[in-house]
Amino acid sequence: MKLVNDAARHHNPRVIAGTLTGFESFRRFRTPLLDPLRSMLPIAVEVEAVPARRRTAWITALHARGFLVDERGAARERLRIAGSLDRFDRLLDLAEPDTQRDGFVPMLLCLGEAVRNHLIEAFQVPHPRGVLDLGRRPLLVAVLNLTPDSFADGGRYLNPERAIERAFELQEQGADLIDVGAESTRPGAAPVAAEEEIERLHPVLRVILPRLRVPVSVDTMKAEVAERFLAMGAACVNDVSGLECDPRLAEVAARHRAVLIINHMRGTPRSMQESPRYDDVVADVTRSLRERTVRALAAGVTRERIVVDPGIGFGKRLEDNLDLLAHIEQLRSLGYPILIGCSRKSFLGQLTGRPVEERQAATAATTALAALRGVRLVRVHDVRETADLLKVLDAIDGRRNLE
Ligand code: HH2
Repeated sequence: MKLVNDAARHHNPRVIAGTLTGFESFRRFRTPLLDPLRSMLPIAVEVEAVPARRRTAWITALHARGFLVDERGAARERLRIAGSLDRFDRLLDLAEPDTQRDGFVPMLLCLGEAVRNHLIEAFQVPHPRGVLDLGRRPLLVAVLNLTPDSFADGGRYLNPERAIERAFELQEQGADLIDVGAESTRPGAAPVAAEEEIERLHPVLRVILPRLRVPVSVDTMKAEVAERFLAMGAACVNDVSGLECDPRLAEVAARHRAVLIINHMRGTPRSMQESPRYDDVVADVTRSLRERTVRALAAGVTRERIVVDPGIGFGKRLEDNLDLLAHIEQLRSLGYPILIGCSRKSFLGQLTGRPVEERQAATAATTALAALRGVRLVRVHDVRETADLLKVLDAIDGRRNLE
């Protein structure tokens, strides 16, 4: 008996179109020839809070339509539904008269929307001074803190002249957006009054807002501070409290047609690290961000101006931060561009044993991972290094479309 396959000597078979489990890589194929393959891609979606009295009927209906269904959670209240992309695309055709009752159709609508959102590749985010083009390469959001106590750059840019110089330097290094803050949100930080925040920001923003080429974001939780600097030309408000601290903030952002970054945080910076606990951190953060985006929309912020952020380090343990990063692509089902800020944060110190000023490589690992998983904005202190990282990733990634 011949043990060696003769063909193996002559041929070098390669799987060139990814594997069926490699859904992310499959999505990149755009040629008409390969497009039909997309319809075969397996995809899994989880539906939360399925009422017990409807569960059996829904599972039967989904099975009959060719989906695999798993029950999850202590009370089996979550359904994990798997099928081909093609099936999810045609979900509503599958809603036949026998399933019109029981909330089945609204559930299908939700499912279809989540899948469609997940597949969004690019966003155009309008702001008062132009448009943020969030395509293949993530945008680089540079951190500039005018505080005495920020964990990474506290005290360095308290002098307005140094801060102004730094803003231009960040622009030259490749920042796409400069996020200027005057209140530290590091765990345990003391709150700063609105007047004090304005006093720190004003001498710097007054100079840079009319002169910078790139747009500026104001990192504040207060409507009064946002109002003041949006009126002077800032393009974006970055609210780390995710509309928890000052409910008027969304309305102010809406009136100025500004971009609103909604960050997830539990509690306040002072209290957030006091024994945080989540049942399922990815599901909890996604649910909470969804609620906050609904609040923003109700206040008049338009859909295309919202950015969401899971709030790495904001009321999260090491394992929560890692879980969020490991499953970051799940947030894509919300349908908004995702921003992450891992730069030099303490969980990277926990993992590497390095002090704040030596966490650039650890930060770079999170940036690369995020970029490859569809995160559209990365907030960092080390702009020059991150710009290089993104350039190289983009060049390599671009080759994948040439196969
Ligand atoms: N992290 C910090 C501050 N603002 N905003 C968003 N959207 N996401 C983040 O992860 C985020 C943020 C904390 O970093 P830093 O500004 O360097 O420190 P401090 O809060 O001490 O000023």
